[in-house]
Amino acid sequence: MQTSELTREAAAPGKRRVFSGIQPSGEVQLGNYLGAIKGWVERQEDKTNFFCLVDLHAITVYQEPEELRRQTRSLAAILFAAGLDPDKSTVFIQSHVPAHAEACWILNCVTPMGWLERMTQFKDKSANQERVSAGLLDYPVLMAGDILLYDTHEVPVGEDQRQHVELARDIAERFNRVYGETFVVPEAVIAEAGARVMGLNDPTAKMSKSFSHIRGHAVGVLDEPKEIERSFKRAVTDSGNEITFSDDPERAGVNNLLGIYKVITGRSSSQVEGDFVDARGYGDLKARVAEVVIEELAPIQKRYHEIMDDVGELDRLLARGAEHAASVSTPKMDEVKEKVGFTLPRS
Ligand code: ATP
Ligand code: LTN
Repeated sequence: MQTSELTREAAAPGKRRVFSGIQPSGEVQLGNYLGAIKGWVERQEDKTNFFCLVDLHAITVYQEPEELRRQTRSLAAILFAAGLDPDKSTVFIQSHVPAHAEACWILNCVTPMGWLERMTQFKDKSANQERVSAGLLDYPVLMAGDILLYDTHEVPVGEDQRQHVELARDIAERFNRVYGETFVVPEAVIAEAGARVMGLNDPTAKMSKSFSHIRGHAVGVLDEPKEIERSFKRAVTDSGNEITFSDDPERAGVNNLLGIYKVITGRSSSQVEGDFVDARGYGDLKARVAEVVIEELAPIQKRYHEIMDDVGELDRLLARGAEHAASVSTPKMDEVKEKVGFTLPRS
């Protein structure tokens, strides 16, 4: 498809525009898949979709350079293997499109520091760290730029990103007030099931890529079946034997396992509880949850390896994605520059 045609398509009236991002900052874990990627794949029809591998965000905490490069490619392969279709979704790497860093700078200048210091993710990630980069504080402004550059309506994310999307809304509204109507004010789309998958070793903390190296914490999307079984077998539960959904923090482990089963099978809460009335204790529950997870991930893993066998094609898809993303965000950036009073270079 020609770029101009793609640009028109992106601006198609009536089509909802979707933008989301994921960091190439570690091995993709089950929470990323269930809270974000699975929903992106299922909802990609009839919308204009942009999915961004946010490497600029990833380096807000140090990443070993070779590992970052490897993980970026691997993440792209996982996204395509999970079912993102390059003809329906623009998948691209953030640093390939300079408008993202540029938007961040301009939006920085309308964002009060206090808004950033209040972000819970910043407080969590900076706690107990000797040195905190300015990038970590600025992280949500870069994210706001990502979203606003594409006139995004919907931002499908896990629960942990709700506050950042709210901030993007506040920044858009403030910019529009100061410089005139420029940005669409986006909305977070957070699925009820899967929005917060908890760590298997500690069901009170969200499963996170950055803790993938901690034994028993996460299930990797690329983990072997045996490893997945082992991770679930070790999952922390309680000393009871009741297999029902519950808000009781004491029973968070069982609740998490049932939640994982629910989002994968697409069954209702009462159907899920019904599925386990005959279960012989938590051991049985863990084995059955592991089984549905293994089944869900098997075809993705198979496609992943096929894609990684031809990285040339993968790189071509990413280049095509970046070209399309730039064809939408560069004119938007020009509009922003114009609004704030910059002179545009003559072409
Ligand atoms: P990091 O540990 O590096 O912060 P992360 O595992 O939190 O990484 P991100 O790349 O920050 O992953 O997030 C990608 C998407 O996955 C986001 O939409 C985020 O909300 C979602 N997500 C991350 N962890 C979970 C989880 N445990 N449950 C549900 N969704 C999640
Ligand atoms: N901060 C997000 C990743 C991200 C993102 C975005 C998500 C960066 N830019 C734009 C949605 C829209 C996270 O998942 N940790």
